[in-house]
Amino acid sequence: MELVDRLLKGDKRAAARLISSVENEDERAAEVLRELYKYTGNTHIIGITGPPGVGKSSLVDRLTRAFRKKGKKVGIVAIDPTSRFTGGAILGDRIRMTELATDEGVFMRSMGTRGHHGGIAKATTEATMVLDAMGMDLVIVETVGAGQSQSEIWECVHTSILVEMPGMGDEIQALKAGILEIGDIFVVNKGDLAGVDQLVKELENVAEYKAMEQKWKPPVHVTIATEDKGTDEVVSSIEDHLGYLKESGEYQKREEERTRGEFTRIVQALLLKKAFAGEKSEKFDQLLKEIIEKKTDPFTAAEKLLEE
Ligand SMILES: Nc1nc2c(ncn2[C@@H]2O[C@H](COP(=O)(O)OP(=O)(O)OP(=O)(O)O)[C@@H](O)[C@H]2O)c(=O)[nH]1
Ligand SMILES: [Mg+2]
Repeated sequence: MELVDRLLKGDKRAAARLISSVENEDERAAEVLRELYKYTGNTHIIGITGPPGVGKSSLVDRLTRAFRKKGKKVGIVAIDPTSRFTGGAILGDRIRMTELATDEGVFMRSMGTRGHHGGIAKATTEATMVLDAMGMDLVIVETVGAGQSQSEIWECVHTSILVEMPGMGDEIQALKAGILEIGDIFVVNKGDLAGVDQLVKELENVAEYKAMEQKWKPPVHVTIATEDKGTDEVVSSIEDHLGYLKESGEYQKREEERTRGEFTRIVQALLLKKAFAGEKSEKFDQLLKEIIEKKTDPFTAAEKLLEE
């Protein structure tokens, strides 16, 4: 397949086209992904999350430049990257405006959160596969939010980075409840603002707590993304974490988890698609009517829909 050949050579336009077909759930996309799968598994997948406006995109931009200096190729997937509330710039715009746009070793893609059978995690997984197959050494996935709602995303990455900023008050309380299981690296960005020490202390407590359950103790870094301060320390921790994963055997375990998640999501999406395909969609409507009229219940109806 011509598109596949081009992609395997690292052609960014082929990658863009492929990810679009993935997003549109184009038949051809599935076919291409089948072809590509055997070329995946060589990339270090990094997730970056945190509340709106903390500086995730600014940090991704800095990290990307730092990795480029080391000769690494970087793919970026930004999910729902703008917040109407923070006025955070679209990562794509930021990158388009810089020399990274014409850099053959950088590929950036934004993805919406809606309209995917099987959810954003499935679309992310598939976009990551494309970037992996095209030869990116690292893929960075940016998502908004911290906590359990995003936990699906955590199954998709090897290294997760939680970004916070000082002066968020109650935020840290809400955070503690949700993030204990995520975050291999903690970053306090906007280190130029007041309240850094307090937040660092809180996160170090969380890190201590996590270190009781696992061998990896999440480092806590302070950065000022707008001034490129602290970037190299974060880069070092990312590399250290990959080293830790590989030495401890944790890498293999995460790969298995990732693959399990991947497979599960693909099965779910396929079932969903089948549930709505062709005459099923009529049957769906008919069953829906019966449920509304209390002639049947949704549990029985769901089984009926998926029979045969
Ligand atoms: N003072 C200060 N401002 C920063 C720093 N890093 C980023 N900003 C600013 O914070 C705002 C939001 O930055 P983004 O990088 O877009 O933040 P984000 O977390 O990606 O935002 P969303 O994707 O909308 O959630 C921008 O105006 C940045 O210039 C920093 O270290 N210090
Ligand atoms: Mg952003």
